[in-house]
Amino acid sequence: MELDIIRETDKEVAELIEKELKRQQTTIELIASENFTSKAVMAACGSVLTNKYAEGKPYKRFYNGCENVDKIEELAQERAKKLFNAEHANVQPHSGAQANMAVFMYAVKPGDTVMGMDLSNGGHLSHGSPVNFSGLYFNIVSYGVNAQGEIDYNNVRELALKHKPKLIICGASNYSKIIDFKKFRDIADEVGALLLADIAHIAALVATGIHPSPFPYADFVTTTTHKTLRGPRGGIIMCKQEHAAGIDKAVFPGMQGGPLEHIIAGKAVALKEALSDDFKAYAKQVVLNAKALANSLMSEGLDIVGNGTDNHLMTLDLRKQKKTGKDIANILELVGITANKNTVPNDPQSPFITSGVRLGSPAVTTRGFKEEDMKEVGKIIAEAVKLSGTEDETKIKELRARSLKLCEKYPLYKD
Ligand code: DSN
Repeated sequence: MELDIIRETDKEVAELIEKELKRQQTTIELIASENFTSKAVMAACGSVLTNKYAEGKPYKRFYNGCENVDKIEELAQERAKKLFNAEHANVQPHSGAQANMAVFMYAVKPGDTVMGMDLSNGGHLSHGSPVNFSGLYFNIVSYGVNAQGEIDYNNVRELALKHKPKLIICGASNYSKIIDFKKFRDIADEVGALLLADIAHIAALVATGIHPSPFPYADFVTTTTHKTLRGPRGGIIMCKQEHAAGIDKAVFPGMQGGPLEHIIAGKAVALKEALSDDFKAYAKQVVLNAKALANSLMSEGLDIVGNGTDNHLMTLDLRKQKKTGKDIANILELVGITANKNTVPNDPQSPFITSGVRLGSPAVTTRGFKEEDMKEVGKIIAEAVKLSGTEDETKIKELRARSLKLCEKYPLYKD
């Protein structure tokens, strides 16, 4: 229906969207940061709200005609606060990186020392990567993980005592263990630092109590809304009331102009969905599915960083097989599985090649996959790893047929 409307105006774009829909329907999505939103979320994002300017906060805008978007944004704020038990929520950040940027703007000044997890150890670009604003304008001290793929809290404490950061960031883009937010709080208190917990990846697990909450330990909690949380692409900042006015000012006018009220409506719908019992069941299944995939891969003789997972993701360590993440992610694509190459701790390869592949369960869980399906996915991946370098077209076709069979078992966006 929507495609027909687009096609009337723009055939080229309509065709490409149609192809993308087909790609999503016919491949197994294991990118740990992706998901499939409900049609209601997509409809809200594609609504007339895209026409509205609304700089400012609900009921305190710089433009008139905001009576409806005020209520929508307020709903999103209230639902975020309820879901995460937060004192304050700003739902305007366009992305997780911009949410983090706003916290930097409020909490530190250029040149101040900030501690965050190293990108190649599982952190995020905006936690201090030298190629990101965070690394360019701040004095970054990075911590990493030990050989078991776990944060070494003693090392984090030693670094904090030595460098006295003003802000400590915890939370990651590729970390499969439970994060001990209290330990981070204790370290932050010892050195007088503020604490930012970036829960972009584990948001759904935190919202449903499967992963411990960063509240009351963190001063600021940022998240994206499109990963495990299954909403539209965007960000949210939550914080203690004492920081609310400063954070709001950092988002607007500090970082952004007009908020994307259509996306905020999508966030409101997704947050309502996330407050449901169905969502709790989904979040529980996300972890069961990730564990089932990790077990399947390990029983096929493959290595997983940290020997398993406590959340929704894991990293396949291909060093034993002498294969690269780049090659394996590419052969997985050929057999109908989408994932991304990723560094493993102390990776001898560059970030463009890598020795690992990150795998996640949120999107396939939304689709309906259960443990037995994840077992089969693990077997397909193991076969693909063996095949890599052989260019055996027949075997690749066989594996593609097996992945397609799983996709057909769980139709996506069909009705
Ligand atoms: N790019 C995201 C991810 O894949 O984890 C982080 O922003």
